[in-house]
Amino acid sequence: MAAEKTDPALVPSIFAPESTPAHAITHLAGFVLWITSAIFVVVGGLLVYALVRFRRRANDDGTEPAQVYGSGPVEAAWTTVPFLIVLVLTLATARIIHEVQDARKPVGALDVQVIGHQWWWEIRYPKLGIVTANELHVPVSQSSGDRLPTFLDLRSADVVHSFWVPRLAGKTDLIPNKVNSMWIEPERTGLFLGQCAKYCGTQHAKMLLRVYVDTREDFDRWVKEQERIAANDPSAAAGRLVFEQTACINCHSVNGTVANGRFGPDLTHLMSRATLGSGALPNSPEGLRAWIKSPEQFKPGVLMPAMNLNNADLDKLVAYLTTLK
Ligand code: HEC
Ligand SMILES: [Cu+2]
Repeated sequence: MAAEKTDPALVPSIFAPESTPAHAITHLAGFVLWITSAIFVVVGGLLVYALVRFRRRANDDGTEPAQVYGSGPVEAAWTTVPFLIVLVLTLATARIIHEVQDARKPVGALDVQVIGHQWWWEIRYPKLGIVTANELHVPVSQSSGDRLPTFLDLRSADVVHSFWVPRLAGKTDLIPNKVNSMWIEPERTGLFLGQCAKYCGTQHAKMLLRVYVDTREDFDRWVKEQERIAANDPSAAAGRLVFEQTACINCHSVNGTVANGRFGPDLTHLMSRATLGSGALPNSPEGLRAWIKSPEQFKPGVLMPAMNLNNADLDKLVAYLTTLK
């Protein structure tokens, strides 16, 4: 993950859009910036001119200049021009909102549900029967002909969160008891980083998002792997027993076992993810062990308790979890 901090392709920049709605938003923002910059230059220029031209001089006689009141043409101009500017900005914005919000969903578009939790993302592919967390996989789209955008349904299990992957689209809030929707249509494969963009509690800053844009083949392969039920490796049976006899199963699901909790991330294919705790630490056997021993250490206030397992049980448990590929 150290390389992620330096790779420019991974910087979550609003100025480097790589997906259809993000382009539209960047164009609009650029247009608004040009117009407002022009206003700034004109107003600032006139101000500086007036300051210099009419500054106090040594030979001032101290009398007031002639007072002017009421000029029809001047008042008409400074009413009409700002009105027209605001009208243009409003129409341009309305056009982009319409283009993004009312875009027709092409047949075959991918449907994904994202559910915000304190402080992680539940990700479901209802038509494919896949459940995962924090790391969204989507196929790349071709702008000409064979389009394949992804439409996201956004919900919240607790408080307001906001889904934001700057290079792919604008922010959309996840609000309790309401379904919001948005879509992305990435133009190239690769990893895109995002985060929760609405303060949602103490660990809001560690509610990171990873969007993997895969080639069609890689995406299909990923789907096949995710659709399988959890591995049942006999060599990890002891660890599975620890897992199933501990409260882990009340909060976590592992498809094909008794674990069917939904309070925490689905662990069926835990090892297919690069990070733990929504980007709090890299996913590795050592990371898993440290996380389960003391999740607080990585996310103070986290809603997963430390389960106080002894070292032997912890080792067995980690051995089991690492089979969940
Ligand atoms: C009270 C509910 C609860 C219990 C009990 C619980 N967890 Fe969790 N667990 C969570 C929550 C919530 C998260 C997400 C934390 C976050 O990212 O903020 C989590 C995260 C995890 C993760 C990281 C998953 C990921 O993809 O980021 C692992 C692994 C995990 N738990 C394993 C366990 C194991 C093993 C046990 C039993 C020893 C256990 N949990 C018990 C609620 C629970
Ligand atoms: Cu959040």
